[in-house]
Amino acid sequence: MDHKDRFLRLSLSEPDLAADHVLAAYILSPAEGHDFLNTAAAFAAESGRGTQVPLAHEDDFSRALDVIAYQAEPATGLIKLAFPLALFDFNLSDGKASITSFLNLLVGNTQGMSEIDAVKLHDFHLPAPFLKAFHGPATTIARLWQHLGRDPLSGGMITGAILKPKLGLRPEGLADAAYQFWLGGDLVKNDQPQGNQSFAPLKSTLRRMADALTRAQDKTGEAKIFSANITADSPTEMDMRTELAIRAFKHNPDSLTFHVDAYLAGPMALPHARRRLPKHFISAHRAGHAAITSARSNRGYSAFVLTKINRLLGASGIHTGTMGFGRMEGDEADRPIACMIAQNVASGPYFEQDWHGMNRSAAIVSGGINALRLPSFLQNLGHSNFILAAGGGAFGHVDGPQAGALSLRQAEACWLERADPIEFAAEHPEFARSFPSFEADADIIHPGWRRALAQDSSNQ
Ligand code: CAP
Repeated sequence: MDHKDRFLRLSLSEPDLAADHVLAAYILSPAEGHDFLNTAAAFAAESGRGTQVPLAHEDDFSRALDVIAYQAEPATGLIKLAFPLALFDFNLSDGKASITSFLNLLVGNTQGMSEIDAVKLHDFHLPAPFLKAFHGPATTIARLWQHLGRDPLSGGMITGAILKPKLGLRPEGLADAAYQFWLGGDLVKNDQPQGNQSFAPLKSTLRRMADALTRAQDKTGEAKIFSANITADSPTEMDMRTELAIRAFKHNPDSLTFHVDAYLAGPMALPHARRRLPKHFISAHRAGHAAITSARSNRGYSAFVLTKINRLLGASGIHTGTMGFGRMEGDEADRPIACMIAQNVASGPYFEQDWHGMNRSAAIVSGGINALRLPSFLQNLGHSNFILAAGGGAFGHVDGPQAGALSLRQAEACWLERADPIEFAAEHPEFARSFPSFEADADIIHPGWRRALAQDSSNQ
């Protein structure tokens, strides 16, 4: 069977295909001894037909559903495939597009083809009818800003923290850490493995957490938010955890949001939560994603693709990384990942995606961010309309979680005022104390800080 004749059609035009195909851009390198164009054609054949052998019973209808490689550049390794929409599976229950079918076609068995050394999905484009067959987020960050009494169009950074240590605290300890943080901040989020451990049973933890939130609201006169982890290994278990959280927060329902470990729990978890919670704010965590999305990996799919999928599946908030300003992998060029989820027409590495009014997702920024690192992160991003979920950066402050929360709020203010951090520290004690809290960062970002801050305090 000559794959090139049938599956490689470089004369087809992308704009013509875009209306009724899913388009996908890969970087592919053939295994040794395999020609690039032949491999591209075999990859397309395998993507649609699931086999490369001739099939006597194929008819004109099935041939019209071929996946076609319409671009193939040996010099760069770029291959673009067009998947006819009819190939995709739709749910019996609600007619929505199935993410498992989508992933199966775009990054299924083709990942293991022996004639391919490496192939990674970097971008995809969905036409309007298919995009609208995904739920998208039920609600947006505007709901959280409204709850916090802020401008619903541009309410600024939601100062949040991920509870640390991630495991080991009993219910009282978790609730107390959250309370302390809420005295200075807005949102507390379960760390992703926090569930129903023997030393912190979920029911008791949630009850104490809800009580801590009420006390923090009473004390500060401000609304607070909790993000409950409902990740589990079955939909039934997720529903039970969801129910428990709803019951525990029955006096403060608008303070409750949810989060799902959307990568490790598998692609079914987020759509399940979105169906179960059609009005709530759900966040997508992505622990483990680097196993396939890392820039050092040349298989799987990129962080851009994962993030785009999470918006489609209904995450109102999505972990988008720190673009090299935190402690996880990433660099400044990751900025389009955070921009793409918050725009209606967004440029990706290979395609421009019109989201046709689908609700926007907010970036959740986490991973090594503290008050000292925040201003440069904000400078690269260009705005502060996101949810901060610092862990060590909040709970690692030498004066405790409340001071940690205040230091992060002050760091945003420092950037908004375009102030010099050292001068700003003179007027903002919690921010100033983030220097000794995160000494190693202070030495790199502000060498000479010890002398400058000592002078400031002697001048007072
Ligand atoms: C952050 C964190 C977050 C990751 C998420 C952690 O803790 O709780 O899960 O950073 O990364 O365990 O690493 P710190 P990303 O704030 O103490 O670093 O947002 O890139 O998916």
